[in-house]
Amino acid sequence: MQTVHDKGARREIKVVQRVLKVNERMAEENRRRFAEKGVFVVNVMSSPGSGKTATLQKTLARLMPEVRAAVIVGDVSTTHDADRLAVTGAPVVQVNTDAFGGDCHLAAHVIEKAADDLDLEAIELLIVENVGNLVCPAEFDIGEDARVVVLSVTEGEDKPVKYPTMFRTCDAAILNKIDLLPHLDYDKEQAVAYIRQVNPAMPVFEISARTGAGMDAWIGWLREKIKSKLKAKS
Ligand SMILES: Nc1nc2c(ncn2[C@@H]2O[C@H](COP(=O)(O)OP(=O)(O)OP(=O)(O)O)[C@@H](O)[C@H]2O)c(=O)[nH]1
Ligand SMILES: [Mg+2]
Repeated sequence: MQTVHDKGARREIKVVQRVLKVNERMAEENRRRFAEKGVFVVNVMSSPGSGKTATLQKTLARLMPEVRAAVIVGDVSTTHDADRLAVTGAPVVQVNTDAFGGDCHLAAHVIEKAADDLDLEAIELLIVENVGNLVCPAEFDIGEDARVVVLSVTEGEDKPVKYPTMFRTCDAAILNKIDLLPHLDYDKEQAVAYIRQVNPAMPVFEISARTGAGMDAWIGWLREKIKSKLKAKS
């Protein structure tokens, strides 16, 4: 139960609402800018360690060079993910949120600044690897065309119902690390049922970013999405 006890708490709620309103406006500006340049933007989110970077390494290896792609990657600290993703040959901009308070998400204005470091004319796909967190990134529109949540089989089946905003606002879910299933007591059908409970129409791609299993369906979905944006532009 949520009860507002004092003026301080009311003020805090108002401030949060104002931050989200400002973010919404900035996200719309980003969306206009990306549309003008014909860039499809996908926002990839998950809890820490679900395999966003590993999935994106495999995804970029499959799509490039026909699809010209770039990445913005958000972490509180380090350039580990940028280093891993740069190996694919894609231009990568690393954002460290430590520099502005250690935010647990990438906000629209951060994406706007990071995109300044990319040649948007030269790409048709911009992948954003958000900060590992199932709560905050779900609240912040960054001007993306599609939102994807990565969930791994080592996290337990119930994450979709525990963090419903993330799963409700995403267009697709990737169930990663299926190579580990033989070693776990993981009920995959239950996990998919929980996803469907929150978002009945959401496609779920079962993959292993380690072995590459199941990547075809995910890559096919992403290719279709990129194509439809390019078509809309021409
Ligand atoms: N067995 C197995 N391990 C995986 C798979 N995908 C990722 N991993 C491992 O899981 C760990 C975390 O993977 P990352 O790709 O760094 O996860 P992430 O979501 O990008 O993590 P953060 O950016 O820190 O939130 C690494 O040790 C990966 O090698 C997979 O499909 N199978
Ligand atoms: Mg990562």
